[in-house]
Amino acid sequence: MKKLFTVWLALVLLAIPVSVGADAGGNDQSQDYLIQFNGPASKGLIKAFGVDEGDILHTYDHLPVVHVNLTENQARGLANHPHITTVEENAEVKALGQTVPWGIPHVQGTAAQDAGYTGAGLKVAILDTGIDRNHEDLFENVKGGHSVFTDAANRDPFYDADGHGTHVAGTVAAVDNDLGVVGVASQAELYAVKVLNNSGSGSYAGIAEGIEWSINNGMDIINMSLGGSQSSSILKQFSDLAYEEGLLVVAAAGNSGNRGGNNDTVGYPAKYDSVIAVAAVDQNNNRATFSSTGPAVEISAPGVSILSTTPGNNYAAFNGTSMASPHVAGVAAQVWQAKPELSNVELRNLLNETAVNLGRSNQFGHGLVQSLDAIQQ
Ligand SMILES: [Ca+2]
Ligand SMILES: [Ca+2]
Repeated sequence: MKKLFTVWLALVLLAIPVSVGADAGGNDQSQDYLIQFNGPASKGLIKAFGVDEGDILHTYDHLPVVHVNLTENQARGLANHPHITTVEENAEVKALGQTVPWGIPHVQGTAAQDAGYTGAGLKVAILDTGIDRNHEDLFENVKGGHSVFTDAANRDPFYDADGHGTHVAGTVAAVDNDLGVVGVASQAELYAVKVLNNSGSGSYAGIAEGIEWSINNGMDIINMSLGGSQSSSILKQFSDLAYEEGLLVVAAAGNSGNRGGNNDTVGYPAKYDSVIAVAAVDQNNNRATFSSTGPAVEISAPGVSILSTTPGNNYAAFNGTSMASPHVAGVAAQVWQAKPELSNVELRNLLNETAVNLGRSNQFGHGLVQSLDAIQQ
């Protein structure tokens, strides 16, 4: 013990002149460091190197580590001290980084973003269970909304207890930043139109009201990751009206497909001529077995293991044509930004013409939607 103490003092005495010399040389800019002792942390040892009490920022409880402002020479001196195992600069910590879900490059969303097309200025109505507007990866893009419900639990379009709408919104336009995921059209404006309640259920009357709200509020694109098996002449008329008013109307084809893929199972509103019916594929461009089939299938997009935003700053991977439809809505926003002169009908034709043919049209429609190819056509 005595011997160790002597060594320690000797080193301190040796170190101090170095430190002073450095000060005289002008290299006295301090920076914060984390230093770890091989025994109990000692403020006295640190001060012996000429460090002021005020520069000792924090002493940790569970490890003999001290957060401290040091000059470079103080740091060097402490690093050479036998009671100190580590001296490291306090590095800036960044968020864990952003994951790009596989579907985004698969539809050339990433390539189109790199070319400058992020859907900026395009308004996309998400007719769904609402959008958690406080989500860290969405709030910059959520610009408004409306709920068709009047009861206390469901009247807030920015409250999404189900999570479906928040997930769909993230695929269209999660923000391109250092966290979470990124959407296809990372700067498109999202509007939360809550037509499905917190249990994920709604009615054709509510969807019709959501479509009417979208027309009245200047939306460019409507995404409906929803559907039913029963036709409704009122819903058809509202869908047709939106299309006639110049909106692009995109919907999930439905999840009523089977392994054979021969049935006619596309749901409503996707089945209407005025609405683009989107089928789901996996990473290998195989049709998801659940993806509805039939002559109304118009185009395909990723819909298996789709990572996106869920309420409460969470993220999750879901399957469904509900996940495919927002890929098409996002691509449409990118292409429309690039070609604002196109009508909705022209845009729709362009997306269909530039899709990659995947085979049977009853299963894949025109094939896999491609953003950059449409932009460059
Ligand atoms: Ca992000
Ligand atoms: Ca259709």
